[in-house]
Amino acid sequence: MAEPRISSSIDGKLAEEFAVPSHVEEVKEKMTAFAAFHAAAGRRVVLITSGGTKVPLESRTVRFLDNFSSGRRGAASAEYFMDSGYAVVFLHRHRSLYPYARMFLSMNMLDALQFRDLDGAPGSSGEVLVDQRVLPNIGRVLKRYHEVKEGKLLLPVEFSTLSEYLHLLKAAAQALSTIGAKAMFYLAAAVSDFYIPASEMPEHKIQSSNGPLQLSMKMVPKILSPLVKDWAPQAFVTSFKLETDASILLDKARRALDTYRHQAVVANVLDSRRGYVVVVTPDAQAELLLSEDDVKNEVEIEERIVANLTSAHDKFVSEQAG
Ligand code: 9Z3
Repeated sequence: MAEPRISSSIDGKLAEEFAVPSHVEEVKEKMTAFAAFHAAAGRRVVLITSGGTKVPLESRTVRFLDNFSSGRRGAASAEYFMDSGYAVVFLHRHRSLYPYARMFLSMNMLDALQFRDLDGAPGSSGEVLVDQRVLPNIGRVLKRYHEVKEGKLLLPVEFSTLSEYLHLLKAAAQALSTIGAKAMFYLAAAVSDFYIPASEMPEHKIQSSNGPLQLSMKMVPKILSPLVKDWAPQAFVTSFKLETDASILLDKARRALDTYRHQAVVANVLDSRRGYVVVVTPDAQAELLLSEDDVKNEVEIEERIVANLTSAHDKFVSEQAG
């Protein structure tokens, strides 16, 4: 009997063990139309995943396991991709950092607003002014935000749980596969390796009166495999590899490339991720490092990562065409 293909067994597992979000078909249609619209205008499209996945421990969820990710890498990268002429599908964790808005989250918005009472009448809505000393660069950022909005360059899609992430990523991959090599995947989300299948999950809140909790979790199927082989076989795919032990990082990144045969792995260590990453490709390894001057000038490493990958994508597209 023929061996079942790994990727098709992942499709089956996805359908059986991970609840399908009710809006997945509607979102897939939107993403397909978005890709077609931008490809027709000569634009490339990148699907960015961003933020951490949540894995529930109970069906009526009180408790869950979370993966660490602020969403900054994904949100900042989205801005640089749009500056480089790409349209962006931004598949992100609900309430994680969002392009442009991310720059103003460290302050209380109310401190930047001043109220002027125009007529003194009780209940008057008066006039609200923005203090640009409290919100530096707000004018420049707002202008770009509205250009992006008018150009319909950004399509936000939200997930919270691992199940939502997996099904929406599959839908996105199939939607973007319609534009072939013009699509890029930039998988920066921090995705759980472990989960509890729906069939083994207790319905109600786990009771502490039953004593210490012992969890047994299954391995999450390696979604990169069907993405690269079946769902979007012509696209340019970049995954991220996160470790806390720098000594195993590059080896793991290279192994991921060998296993999935995609185009690039961005390798980073949790503590140094803002200033140093290595972009590993089948035949090269590029170290991207911010200098002290870069940091002083508020250069972000995402600008360098995006520059590196967009030029690799250029090459990839011309090789496919030629
Ligand atoms: C990353 O490595 C991202 O760079 C970070 C960004 C999550 C570290 P922030 O959102 O951080 O700016 O706070 N993402 C991938 C993490 C991941 O789960 N990778 C898996 C692995 O390393 C599978 S691809 O095994």
